[in-house]
Amino acid sequence: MRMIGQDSLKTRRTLNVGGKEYHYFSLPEAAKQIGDITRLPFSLKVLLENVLRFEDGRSYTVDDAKAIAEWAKEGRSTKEVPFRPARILLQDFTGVPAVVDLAAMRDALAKLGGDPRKVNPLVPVDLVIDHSVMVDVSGTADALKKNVDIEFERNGERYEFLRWGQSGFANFRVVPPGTGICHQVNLEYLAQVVWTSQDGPDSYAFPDSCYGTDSHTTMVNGLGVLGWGVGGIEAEAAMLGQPIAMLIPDVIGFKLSGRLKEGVTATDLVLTVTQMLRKKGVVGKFVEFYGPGLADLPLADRATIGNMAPEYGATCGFFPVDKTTLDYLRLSGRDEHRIALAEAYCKAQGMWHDASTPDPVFTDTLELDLSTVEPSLAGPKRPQDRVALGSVGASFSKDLAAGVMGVPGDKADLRVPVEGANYDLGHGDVVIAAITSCTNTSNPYVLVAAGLVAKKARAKGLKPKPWVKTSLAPGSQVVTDYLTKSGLQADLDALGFQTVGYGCTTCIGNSGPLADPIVDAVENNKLVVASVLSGNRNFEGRVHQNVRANYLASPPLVVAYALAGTVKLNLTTDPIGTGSDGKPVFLKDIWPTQQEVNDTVHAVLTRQMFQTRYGDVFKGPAQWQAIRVDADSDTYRWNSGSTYVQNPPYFEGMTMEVKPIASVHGARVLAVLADSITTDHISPAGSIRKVSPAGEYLLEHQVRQADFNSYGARRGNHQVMMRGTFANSRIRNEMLPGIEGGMSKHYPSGEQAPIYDVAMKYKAEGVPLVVFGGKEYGTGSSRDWAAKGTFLLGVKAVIAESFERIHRSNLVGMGVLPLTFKEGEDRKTLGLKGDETIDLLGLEALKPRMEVKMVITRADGSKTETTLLCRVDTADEVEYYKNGGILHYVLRGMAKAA
Ligand code: MIC
Ligand code: SF4
Repeated sequence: MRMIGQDSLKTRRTLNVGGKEYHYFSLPEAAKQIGDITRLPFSLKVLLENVLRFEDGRSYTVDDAKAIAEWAKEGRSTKEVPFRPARILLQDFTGVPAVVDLAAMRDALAKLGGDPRKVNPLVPVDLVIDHSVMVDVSGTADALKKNVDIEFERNGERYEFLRWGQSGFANFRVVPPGTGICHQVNLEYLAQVVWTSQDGPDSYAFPDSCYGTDSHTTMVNGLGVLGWGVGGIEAEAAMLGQPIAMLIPDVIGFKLSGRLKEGVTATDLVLTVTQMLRKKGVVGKFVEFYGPGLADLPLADRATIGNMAPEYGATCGFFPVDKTTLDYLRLSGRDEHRIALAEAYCKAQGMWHDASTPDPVFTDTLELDLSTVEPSLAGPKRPQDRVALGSVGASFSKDLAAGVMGVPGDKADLRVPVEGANYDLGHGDVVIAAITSCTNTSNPYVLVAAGLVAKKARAKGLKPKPWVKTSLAPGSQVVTDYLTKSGLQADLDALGFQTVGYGCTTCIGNSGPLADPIVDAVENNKLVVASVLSGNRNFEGRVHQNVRANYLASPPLVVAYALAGTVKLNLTTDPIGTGSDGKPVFLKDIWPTQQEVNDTVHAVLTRQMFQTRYGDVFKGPAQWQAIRVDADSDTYRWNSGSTYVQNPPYFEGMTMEVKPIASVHGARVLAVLADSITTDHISPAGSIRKVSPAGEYLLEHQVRQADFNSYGARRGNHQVMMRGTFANSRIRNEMLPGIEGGMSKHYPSGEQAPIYDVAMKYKAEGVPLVVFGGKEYGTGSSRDWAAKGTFLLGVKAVIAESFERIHRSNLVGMGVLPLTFKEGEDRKTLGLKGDETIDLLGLEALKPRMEVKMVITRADGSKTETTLLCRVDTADEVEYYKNGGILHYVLRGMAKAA
């Protein structure tokens, strides 16, 4: 398949860089024909180049290019354009199910009469194994080795499967476990800013861009690489060459001015940006940063801000390419020729930013003076709930008293003894302090700051409180190199922050176990204990099931809270502990100056470190190399005995016939849910409880509880995942007031049972289901299991006040209808209790964003009629839905082409 279009506008030009010629599709040339684009946001220029390059008069047209140019007139558009990224990034939690789907598609295509080998990525795909490592062992010198050993033992079947994928698919590379977090590996190594490809004898240069099956793919926008998270199914479609249509998005300009104050970190900045943008409402929009503040903002800080786009709700948070970008490419060991190409290309295309660049036109703007940012945490359960450092204690106590953390705070000062220990435990005590997560471990400034806090605390004789589980999980091995070289790793080690693994760990809920006596004290007394982590997310039930209050903070504050041992103190005024001289020590006594941080980073971080570490990045540890690969088969030999990898049922009985869409009659309600239901609520990724449908399934299949692993690691097995859908221990179904956990009621029997059991009962009766939700339904990750699980439970539609971008498109991609209430109506105004039956009418003539009639029949037989907005947004999405989902659509297309 040719990757270049027909160039109707004749914009193909040649660029000579260091004696090598590259073709490219010139934006300035296009502008002569489609209108001025000088002040188009940089992010939209990437979309425009994509149209020029693939323009074929069918999927990509000259009108699409014109529509993007038109955008600059009003700063908005109602038109759709297609987009195909340069490459795809996967991690293992989403990557295993994606490869499972591809393997299942090979089987299905063979059955439809096609050639299974056609199911093959057409663009480069990189899968980084980072999400699986757990903090089983911490606070010891051998923690890393032990955790890696356990990781390989637990995940052998999955890793074997991925190695089959590595040898079975073209364009598919796997970065082995123990290397780092996918986004950091992308930032430090995979991303190129300007990508190149060979089409016949010709070399083409074009902007690097990527889709990732992880929501934080947005980190790479800090490097001027446009990218965002999509569900696995969408990524699979993109891999197979399917352009994804999108409305030309609104672009919100975020103006930065000034400089951060002394003592304020990039984490404080990103938590402030997140709070501001959530308040503004940027779901489905691009954010682009501009203004004089860019000049002084290190690339690491840009990456941190880009990373948290899913937390502020935007599709991405883009920074244009400038001198800082090139300096980072050089520091991180990229090839000099590529750096020269990036500069020449961006300059030729009007994609280069410097002080003389005019501000782009934006849909809307907001502004932040960096000098106003203050030290901050965010919590106790949402990343956008920023709390100033000085107010954390007071805000925790207020939330506790208000019952915000699920437990009434009538005994706020309760302290209980811990068996076998010489301390007691109370509300607000920090039991987990974790330096973790892509957001922060990609930023040497905040990691060095953490090391310096550890160094100063150590010098004063401070130690973490004994009830705190401390850990450090760098997002790449380079972190270890610079921390070791600076001597700061030794200080971190002395405080219990030994390296536990290179991966997501606590941030994804792989926090590992807490000591049994602590768990007993928490469970028996309903204690609201806390975690402080440098992570992206603190959604309910995510970090650890016994920890209800979870605060996001910078790595140096994580160290500080480990020393304090509680979130109830005011660290700006209360002493953090007592020094070995018996005197109180305050946070300001152990906090480094920005100069100290900068000097250390600049003294220790070198280009050579990156080049050495990434020199053989695909090799992996001995355990990885030892995995046996069954490479001689085009289709995967499924092992029916595996509890990790199973052939999924999506394509069972599939034929070439596309059935007409039918309306939904007599659906029952599976759940009525509140606002901000996250994908962690819908499809938890962390530990699997023994007493749960998934736990029971595993026990029945001879898996001991110790080997349950996590839901995330079991995503290659739909049997586990269906049972885990809505199984978050903190989810509350309003059909059962006062009850926490994934329960539902079957009607008309009125029986109460886990959601999976109720869904299966309805399935046996042939009754379709719906789910009701509130605002921002599906907040959080790109995990398409939140949609796959919903589909496999028999849910035909999710009806909410609003949807987050990725989950909405995942639902459509699985053939589940996302519908929104009309303005002024919601589950409460409609009085929904869960015992009603629901009809959804008029679906036969489905059109993007049409109105759908809903008839609610109540238990007493009375009826209410209203209309809903259908959030199938584009014409392509209607096609996906008609076909029963995006993968069916793509497969039928492939079989037809055979
Ligand atoms: C997350 O941060 O929530 C995750 C775990 O990285 C997810 C992906 C997943 O569920 O595998 C994400 O960000 O998309
Ligand atoms: Fe991993 Fe956390 Fe980053 Fe997600 S946000 S990729 S879980 S470190």
